[in-house]
Formats: sequence, C-alpha cells, structure tokens
Amino acid sequence: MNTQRFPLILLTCAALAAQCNAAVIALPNASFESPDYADGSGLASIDRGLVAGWSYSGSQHQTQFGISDPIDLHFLGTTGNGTNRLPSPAEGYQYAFLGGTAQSVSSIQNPASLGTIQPFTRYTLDVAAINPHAQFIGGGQGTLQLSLLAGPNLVASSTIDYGSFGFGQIRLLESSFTTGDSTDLLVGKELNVRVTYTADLFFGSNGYFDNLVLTTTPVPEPEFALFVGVFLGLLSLKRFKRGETVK
Ligand SMILES: [Ca+2]
Ligand SMILES: [Ca+2]
Repeated sequence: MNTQRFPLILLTCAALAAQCNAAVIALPNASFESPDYADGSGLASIDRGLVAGWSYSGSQHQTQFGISDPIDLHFLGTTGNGTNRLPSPAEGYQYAFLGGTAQSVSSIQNPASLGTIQPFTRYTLDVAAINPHAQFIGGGQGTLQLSLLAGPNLVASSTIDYGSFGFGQIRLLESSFTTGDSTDLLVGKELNVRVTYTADLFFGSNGYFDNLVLTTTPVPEPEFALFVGVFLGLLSLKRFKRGETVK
C-alpha cells in the first residue's frame, strides 16, 4: 500500500462514517397501518384530538383526518388486505388523509416531543404524497405541507400541490434542516413534526399521504472539515511539485 495515502484513507473513512451514521427517530403510527382496516375500508374522524397516534387539529365539522385501506379502485394493485403493498415511497397497505371544505386547513402532529434537537445534526423528514387512482371528487387538489418544528416554532417546511402530479402517482416530499454548534438557538429545543393539508380554493378536497420517515445524520464539525480540506490541499501541492498527477 502507498503509505502516503494511508492518512487520506483514514480521513475519508472517518468522514464517510460520520455521513453514514444516520439514525431513524420513531414516529407514532408513521405508516398508518394501525388500526388495521378491512380491504377497501377505513375511517375518517371529525373529532379533533388524539387520533390513530397523532394529534389531529382542524376546524370542527369542516375538516377530517382518517386512514383507509385502498383497493384497486383507489390505487391500482392494492386489492387484498395485507397482501399487496403500496409502491415506494409509500409503505405497507394503508394510507392517511386530511381534508375538508374549500380552503379549510387541517393537520396532524406528534403528540409528545420526539426528543431534544442536537448540535451538528441534519434532520430530514420524508412523506409520500399520494394521488389515488380513481378521479374522486376532491382528489388531486389542495396542498400538502411537511414541517419540522423546534417546540411550536416552524424551522423548515416543504409543500407539494396535488395538482402537480397525476392520478395514481406518488411523490416524495422532503424537508430538512441542519444545526450548528451548541450556541445554535435550535439546539436543546423539542423536536416536533407536522403534516398540514390545505383544501382546494373552491371545492372541498382530500390530501392522501403515507410513510413519514424522520432521520438524523451527524454532520462534520467545521474544524474537522477544514482539517480535511487543508490536508488534501497540502497533498495536492506536494504531488504537483513532484510532477505527479493528482488522483
Ligand atoms: Ca402505510
Ligand atoms: Ca388493512
């Protein structure tokens, strides 16, 4: 082995190890597989509060949150309870929905803190936005918003318009933020997540979604990144002076 490359290999391994050390933070009923509804059925709740593991809020009598188990009529290839999985990035056999009257806003949030926000960490939240196969009245409309919060305060969010992709299709929606050192005001705050649906401007509508995944990834501290940069720079300079090609 080229002994000059050995420190470089070690540094590269250390950097990769930091990047690969991603961890998943468990979310309540993240794939909406509970309760297990019969094939082609489901239930919508109009009572706000703790519903299926989530804290549901929205205008009473004007919004709903529910879970359904689709069949081919709703999403092709899903007939059969517990036998035909939803395609990725959805997961399992059931999905959730929020909806209501025109312009209504409804949301679900984790009912208990997901832990305290750590320094030098990237937090990434994913959800599958689903347009059911059949062109139901109220489908393919409205906007889904995915949010990461520090306590009650919004830190990062992403939105997708259900009219931006076709019926029978699924889109991955992702939102993320990265913390700095311990002086970062986000560090130590309680981590929360929220999914919000805003119904169509003129019609009542539903937004379907599934498989919330929250991951944390350590990011290298600036001193370490600077050290790696300087080391690589010096290595290149040394090779340049010797007339080597930098690989
Ligand atoms: Ca699911
Ligand atoms: Ca089921």
